[in-house]
Amino acid sequence: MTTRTDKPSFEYSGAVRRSTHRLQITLSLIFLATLVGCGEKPLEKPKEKPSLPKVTEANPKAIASNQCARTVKADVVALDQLYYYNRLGAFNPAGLVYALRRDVVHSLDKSDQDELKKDGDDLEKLDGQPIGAGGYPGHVSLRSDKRPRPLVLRMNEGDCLEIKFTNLLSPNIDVQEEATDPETNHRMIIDTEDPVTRHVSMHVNGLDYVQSIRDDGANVGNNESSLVAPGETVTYKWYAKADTEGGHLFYSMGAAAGGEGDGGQLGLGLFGSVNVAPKNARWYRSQVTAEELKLATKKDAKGALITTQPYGQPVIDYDAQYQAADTDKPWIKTGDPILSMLNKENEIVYSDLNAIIDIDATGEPKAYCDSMSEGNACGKPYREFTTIFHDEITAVQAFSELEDEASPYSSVRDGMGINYGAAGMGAMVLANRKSFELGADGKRTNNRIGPAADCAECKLEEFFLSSWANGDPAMVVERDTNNKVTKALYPDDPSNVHHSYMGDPVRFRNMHAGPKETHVFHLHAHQWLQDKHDPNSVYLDSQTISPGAVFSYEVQYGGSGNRNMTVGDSIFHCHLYPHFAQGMWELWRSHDVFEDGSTERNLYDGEIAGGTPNPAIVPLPRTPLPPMPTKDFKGYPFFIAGEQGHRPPQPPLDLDEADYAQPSVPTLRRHIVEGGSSVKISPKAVEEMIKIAADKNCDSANTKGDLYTKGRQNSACIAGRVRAEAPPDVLGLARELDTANIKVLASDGESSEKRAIAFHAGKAQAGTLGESAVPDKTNYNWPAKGYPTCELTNNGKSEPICDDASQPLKSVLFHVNGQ
Ligand SMILES: [Cu+2]
Repeated sequence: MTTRTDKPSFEYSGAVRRSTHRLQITLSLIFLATLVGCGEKPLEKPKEKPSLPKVTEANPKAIASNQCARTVKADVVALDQLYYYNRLGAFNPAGLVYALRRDVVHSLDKSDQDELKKDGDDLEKLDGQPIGAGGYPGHVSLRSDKRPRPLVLRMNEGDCLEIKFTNLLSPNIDVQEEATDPETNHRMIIDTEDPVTRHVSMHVNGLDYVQSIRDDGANVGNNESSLVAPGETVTYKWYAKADTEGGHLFYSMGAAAGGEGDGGQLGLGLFGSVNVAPKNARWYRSQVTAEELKLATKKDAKGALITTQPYGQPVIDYDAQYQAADTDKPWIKTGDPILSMLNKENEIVYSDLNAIIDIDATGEPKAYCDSMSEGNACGKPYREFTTIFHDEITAVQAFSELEDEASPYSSVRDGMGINYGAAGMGAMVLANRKSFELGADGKRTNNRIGPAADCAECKLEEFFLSSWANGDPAMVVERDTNNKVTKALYPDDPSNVHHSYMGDPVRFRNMHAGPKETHVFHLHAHQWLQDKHDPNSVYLDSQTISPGAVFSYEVQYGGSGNRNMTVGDSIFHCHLYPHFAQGMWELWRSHDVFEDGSTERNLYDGEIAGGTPNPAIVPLPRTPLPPMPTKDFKGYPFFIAGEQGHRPPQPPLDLDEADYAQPSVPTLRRHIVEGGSSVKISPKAVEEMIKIAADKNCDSANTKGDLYTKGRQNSACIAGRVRAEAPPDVLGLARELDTANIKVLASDGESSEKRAIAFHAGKAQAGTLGESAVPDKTNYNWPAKGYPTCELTNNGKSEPICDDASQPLKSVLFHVNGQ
């Protein structure tokens, strides 16, 4: 499955080869220091290249600048940036990323100090500070609160995008990194598979060049090279003509091949997207911190936050600006927008994966929308989710077992990513299994790794995909000097979860950066049309996507939660199971109450006592607001009777109650396992498995007995067959639940679940949620119920419109399923 170059890969010494999880984490911290600070070369300040030649007859593809309806600007740099794929510690030691210049800070080590002092620069003052217009190639990093993510730039149809692009990669060739194992003092060398060239570019698919062929960002044939050397700056200018709405993959053509999966620089992270929105669209941040949401909330004369009456949601000013510079956040200047992704000078200041795209009839006119099929959300503001697949990822794995390509474990390593995140099954299962290892005295050692360390019942699929057991996928955490996890990082973008409120229109921008495999994007509980412009188009929930391909999925029939108004998590993943198991999956979380990002809304976590961040979700304008959470109804996922670090229970009303009525049937009732112990499969059990598999009647439908007996027999057959056909190592991951502390749950739901069921049936008690729901129909003529609420208008410039039962035109209802 993996293609490696013939260069030796991880040249660990024997001692390091047996390295533990803890060592990997410690090493990665060393890399953080060494990668950004390899200051053997003199520090060079970036210099501007001479301006690009004007459009000439010889460049027929280039368009005249005066075609640009507007010119949007972006100041972009390329830099070396280590990034983590998930909380268990897989990381890319040779990461190369694009970032907005304003998100990049100086990262200088002591050896740089003398040199800088000679120039009159003061290291102490520079380190960690924004690079401004400068920056020393190889001595910069992302600011500490900005999660490394593929860069997403936005423009509207008709716009030109002018990118000032500076290469701030280290001029040194980091083909190999050296590090010291702090426990053994052994030196180790890791092959980063970094391409030899340090020239990079931005090459985009599907946009027109404005200036000349040098907007190509490539070095092809007889064309003049438009690659950029470390320290140099060029300007690329691209135009989005009509009907280019959607994602447009860009990547570096400095090294187009080589390394893991033959991906060149793209394989190390140098890719991103230009998302083109309809004409005249405005773009706002979709997920922010609690503090940012408060800053963007309107205030009264006394400075108190203004909320809707009587429902209590904050009234957002979408175009709010920072009123003062912030010494803790030196990249913020007075007048910078808080939510708007563009500042007054039409410069892109936020490059988030997710966005609110506010459109109106000038962007998608009524006649255009009327030509589409039933169930579309054309012309309405929408949430945009950018999901960039990338495979054959360069990753130092969290556990050495996953590195060994001869081992079956390596097929479940962190190998396939989305947006620089991966949630592979192998590390999660190994962390759990290692946590239950027994010492020489036969007792459980105190070896706790990860959030599911106490989960004796954690077996395979039903646990590796569960946020109850593992926390949200691809979360990145901070560790103290004892390697103890202290908190989840990046509260506005903590994990591979995209957030929306039920009923929000959603458009996915899904693309595959490559370099190698073809994948199948598959989304649960929601569908879209293959061609939204064709009323007779095919209804899809899966899309095959090859390297370089881009698709938009405009979710049909009500967007978030879809036709059934489903609350909670809908997984999307590559439908090829080996890729899924190697980490290529994310969650789309549809919320049923307002999320303000406060710590009271933190998600439960099996490892971090205070929980993990639940971002503030900015509501869409002109869209009914979800209710505020109450003490009795905290909203998803808090009403579920699960426990952090453990498998969640079956849903209420999911099991056949008829079975319960017969005491003779030994069926386990709805439950969770709160604790217990697990053991490795004994040699005796293995013998038994082989015997069962050898029985030719094993899989026959003739098994006698009740459901329980049949089920037991069938699973023994499957286990036996797998044992017989797979290498013996496979059993290394198998565990038997030995003892279990069971908490039986009410089949029809615990009290919090019953309240949620009542809420979604539109039967919440008056008083707990303001008012009861009223019978209504969705925009798609589907029976539903709606809770009276408000919606924010005109980007918050005027007062919210709230429900007024006496005026039919002012009926503002937050819809729930109502059944
Ligand atoms: Cu795949």
